[in-house]
Amino acid sequence: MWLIRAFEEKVSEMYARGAVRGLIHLGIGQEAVAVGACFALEPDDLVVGGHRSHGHALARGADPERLLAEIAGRASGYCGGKGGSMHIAATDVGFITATGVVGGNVALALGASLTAMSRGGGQVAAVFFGDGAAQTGVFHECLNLASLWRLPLVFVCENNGYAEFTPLSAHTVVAELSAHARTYAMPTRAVDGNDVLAVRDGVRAAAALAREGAGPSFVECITYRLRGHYEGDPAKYRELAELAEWKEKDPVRRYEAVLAERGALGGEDRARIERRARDRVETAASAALAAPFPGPADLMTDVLSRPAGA
Ligand SMILES: Cc1ncc(C[n+]2csc(CCOP(=O)(O)OP(=O)(O)O)c2C)c(N)n1
Repeated sequence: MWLIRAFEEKVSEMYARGAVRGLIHLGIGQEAVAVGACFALEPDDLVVGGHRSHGHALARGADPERLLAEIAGRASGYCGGKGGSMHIAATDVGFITATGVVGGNVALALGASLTAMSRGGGQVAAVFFGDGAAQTGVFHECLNLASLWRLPLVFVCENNGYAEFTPLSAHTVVAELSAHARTYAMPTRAVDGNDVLAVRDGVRAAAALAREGAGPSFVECITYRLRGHYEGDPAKYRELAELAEWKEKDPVRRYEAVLAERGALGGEDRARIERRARDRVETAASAALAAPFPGPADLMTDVLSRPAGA
């Protein structure tokens, strides 16, 4: 969780000084969902993310340097610098893709779970998506098909209470998103998304069912993003008191407190872990920013269509 926190704070700093362009969505405050869920999955499982997925890729084990290079549009990035922040694919660690099409990523994961089922062998797919995505038509089609075909798919809903600038209460009357899964006869549970162990347990149980051939499950993780929707968003649509309340529930601090209570983490350990994460990110950033941008010769590579006559 510290690696993700340090990484995203670095991305924020790089964005502020123009070293990173485009739209950047940070998941600061949501690290426990990424880490808890990925901890419960196996290395060969197939994970799909969305527009706020730096943390998901890192939690799968993505290399911070290649990830930062991708976000900064460099040729050494995971997708040769052509994907950017919202379209990360770190296939070497089973983070098969992410997309900025809200809800569209759920359908990609459905396809991945169909592949997993046809391969046999207990592989599972998992998808991260938000409360906004849960209002799209494609999301409901995917719940239906996954349940009908008993696909090995874990729906990990990151309910952070907002879709862009719109609070949940203004975009749905269904306050409890797990209710959608019950409609489609799917096991479902809501967990404290700022408690890394609760997320791990929820996703572990869901993945176990999928591996046994019992079909998909839905895990709703109740969380909050501590930053705006995108970097630069003044976030005037929410009360400062609400933000302050959630800062108290910071998932990184909370797990540190749990470990300290068990006598497993002293003040020095805490500082060392944070420092190690920040050092690793600094090294990654220096290397990423020293790498070249893709050149004109890369324009027609990695595309499915070819110019006529080529
Ligand atoms: C199909 C589609 N419609 C609209 C958008 C614009 N958009 C980008 S993020 C977002 C909100 C997504 O909210 P949620 O799914 O809750 O995820 P969060 O941003 O909270 O992580 C929207 C509507 C989009 N990217 N794709």
